Amino acid sequence: MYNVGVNGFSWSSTASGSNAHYLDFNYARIVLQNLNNRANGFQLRCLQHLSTNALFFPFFIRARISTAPADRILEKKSIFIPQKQHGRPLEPAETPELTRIDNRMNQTLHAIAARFQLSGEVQAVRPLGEGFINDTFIIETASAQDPNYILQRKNRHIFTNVPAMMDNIVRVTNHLKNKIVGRGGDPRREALTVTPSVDGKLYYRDDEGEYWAVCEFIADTIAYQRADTPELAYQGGKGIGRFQAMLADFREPLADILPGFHNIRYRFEQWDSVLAQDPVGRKASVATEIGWIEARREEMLRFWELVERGEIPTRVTHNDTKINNILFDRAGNVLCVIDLDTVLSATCLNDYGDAMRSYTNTGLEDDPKLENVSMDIDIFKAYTAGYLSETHAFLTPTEAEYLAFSAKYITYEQVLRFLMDYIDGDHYYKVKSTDHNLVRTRAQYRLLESMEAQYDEMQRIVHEELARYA
Ligand code: ADP
Ligand code: GN1
Ligand code: MG
Repeated sequence: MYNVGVNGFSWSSTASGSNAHYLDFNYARIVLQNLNNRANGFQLRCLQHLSTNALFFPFFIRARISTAPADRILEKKSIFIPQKQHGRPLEPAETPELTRIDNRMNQTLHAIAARFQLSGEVQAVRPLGEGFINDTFIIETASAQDPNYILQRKNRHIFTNVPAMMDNIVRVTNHLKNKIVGRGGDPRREALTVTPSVDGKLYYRDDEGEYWAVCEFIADTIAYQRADTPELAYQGGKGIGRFQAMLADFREPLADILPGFHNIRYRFEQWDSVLAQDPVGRKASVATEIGWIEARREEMLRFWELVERGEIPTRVTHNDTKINNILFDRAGNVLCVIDLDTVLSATCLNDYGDAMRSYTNTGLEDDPKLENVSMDIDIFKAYTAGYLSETHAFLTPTEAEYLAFSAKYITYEQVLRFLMDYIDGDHYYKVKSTDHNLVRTRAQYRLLESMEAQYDEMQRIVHEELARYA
């Protein structure tokens, strides 16, 4: 292994040093970056990037970079493997083989899969996804008649009541499925289907106290990492808007499994406490960044008071509306909103704001090159149009008035959360380097500045789109 770089990019080579090309190391897999320049196939072990923060038990990654024809790599059930897609799905011919895992880990995962009511025989369990919080695997079954499954180890340090979380998810998905059936849709493709454990629970708790949950894998779908085109952003807005609209008449109680999740007053309590403790002595080195937070504290609290006073209502919301939490079909239409761990009663502005934070960024969430980062106003406009096409009928005037502000609010909150985790010694988010949370902080702050600079235009666009329904 040569030249281990920042952000998980590494230069690799065969033993002879020829056929070098780039690999992108993620937490659970290795992805070829230069697909036109493949080596003939080799194996490697990577221990360096698997910090305890990244995965809680140590296993090594073995990657076989294959020159096999795509049809040998692709699976029987036409799995679109979600990769770092930039607006367009990878064509099957470019899809790299999924990362393999070692035998011990493999046995553990098979044993856990056996604790769930799966139909069909398990053929393989492999890592999937790039989430910062949970660890995600796909369970592949032997027969094309049986579905594949998503297996997740839920992060019990963050989700301290997994049974209540799973109960929330099932209540919400049952409601969604009824609506989907009512309008002639396919409830198993347009909503998540949770698979219970063999003893009838919605999760399995292993001997180490880790919580696992399973849902059906929705085949033939695409999870984008970026919304590069206004068309995709429009669809994403429609997807989240429809999700909220279908839940607008949901009346069952939801457990508050993440108290204060997007509540800035609560975040300031955490912030003040972390700053007072300065547990790893990083505070002095980030005085400038702390100033960014403090300069906007009052402005953010003023908005939150509207929620506290009930002037902005509480609804069923997703609370993590990044584009990779939506599955699209091959035609680019929204199929299903996934990753429902954070479903809560909260303001729907959180969902709109978080989507704007992730969709409109012209750079990466953790872009080390700040000049890449800005808010793309065309993406903002397209998402807003899609979102309002589904939500205009139920949004109150105050909610509508604060849509643009919510983009700043959630982006600001994310700056605070990344910086707070950095000062706290990186306990919350998985990190790939010691300064990863700081890099994220600076990139998100650059995005916030860009939103502030374009705020008048954002407001104008929201009003223009709303006027279509006046
Ligand atoms: P995390 O909480 O780590 O973000 P997610 O639930 O979003 O985990 O899953 C990670 C990725 O796995 C998603 O972005 C998507 O690509 C894929 N995925 C998750 N659930 C499903 C599903 N039911 N069907 C198909 N793909 C899925
Ligand atoms: C986390 O699980 P993931 O990666 O989709 C986080 C979100 C943050 C996001 C930042 C439960 O989401 O709140 O906005 O990272 N989820 C939780 O990318 O904290
Ligand atoms: Mg996710």
